[in-house]
Amino acid sequence: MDKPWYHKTSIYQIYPRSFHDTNGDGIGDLKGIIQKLDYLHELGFETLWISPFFSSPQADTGYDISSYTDIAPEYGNMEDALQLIEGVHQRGMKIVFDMVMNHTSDEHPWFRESRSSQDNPKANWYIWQDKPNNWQSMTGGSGWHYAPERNQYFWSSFDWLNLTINRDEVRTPMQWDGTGNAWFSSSEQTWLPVHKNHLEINVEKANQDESSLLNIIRKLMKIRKNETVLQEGSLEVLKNLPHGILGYRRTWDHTSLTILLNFDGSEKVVRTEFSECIFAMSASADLKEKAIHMNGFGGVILRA
Ligand SMILES: [Ca+2]
Repeated sequence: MDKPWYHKTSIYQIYPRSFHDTNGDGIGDLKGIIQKLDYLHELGFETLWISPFFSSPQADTGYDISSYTDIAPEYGNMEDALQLIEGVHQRGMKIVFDMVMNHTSDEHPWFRESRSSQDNPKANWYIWQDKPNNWQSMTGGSGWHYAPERNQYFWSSFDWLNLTINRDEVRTPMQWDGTGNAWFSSSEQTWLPVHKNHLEINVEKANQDESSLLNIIRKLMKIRKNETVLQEGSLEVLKNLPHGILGYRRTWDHTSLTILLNFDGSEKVVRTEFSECIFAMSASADLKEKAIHMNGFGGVILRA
């Protein structure tokens, strides 16, 4: 069975605003992604997933889109986008744009029209009610907002993030090295502050450390590329494992690999049949005893 590419590809997601700034305005941009394409390709990923970089008032940091066919100027222009696509394809990779088309910014022309009156042609393109109910937005608080033009309330699942940005160790700028602004930007003022742990935690340091998560990912990507079973195989979740262990078996064309992951902080022992351990992280496999010893948060890939 040949699955479509998007069922079996490996994906690296990029939040453009935090990835790499090339013009010194403190905001990551499309040219920044282009500059890092060799790095991304060398990591072994096959597809890049780019979080929204379309026109937006940036109330929800780019997910509130005012035009799906324009690019927010702080990220670049159409020429940059075309260069990015070309650069990705030149390296034999694929690119996916994150199009969140089930919602728009309140500045999108469709919403402006919908909001203008109860009998305009797009009146029902959004969710409107005469009175708010108890629905909460994903970001907390009521998701209903009053619009005097219609004397009605409209629904917003992802509410305006005019909350105080504190928005956020997940989206802080990428830490490329231990210099001033982690080599993310030449600007003193980055859109979110660079985390102070960039002196210790950064790509340059992780590259030099064999046991870093970055190098573990590199190894896993190589194994994945060489083992069709990890791309095409069926998946069976294993039962009766010690508490805290997630285990599953991938099978394809007479090949079978078992993956065991310790989500617990304490050491665990799993007894199972296997012929070879092809990957171990904080774990060891005893073929004679048919036993896998896993330290806290360790993992293994075993050949049947
Ligand atoms: Ca920039």
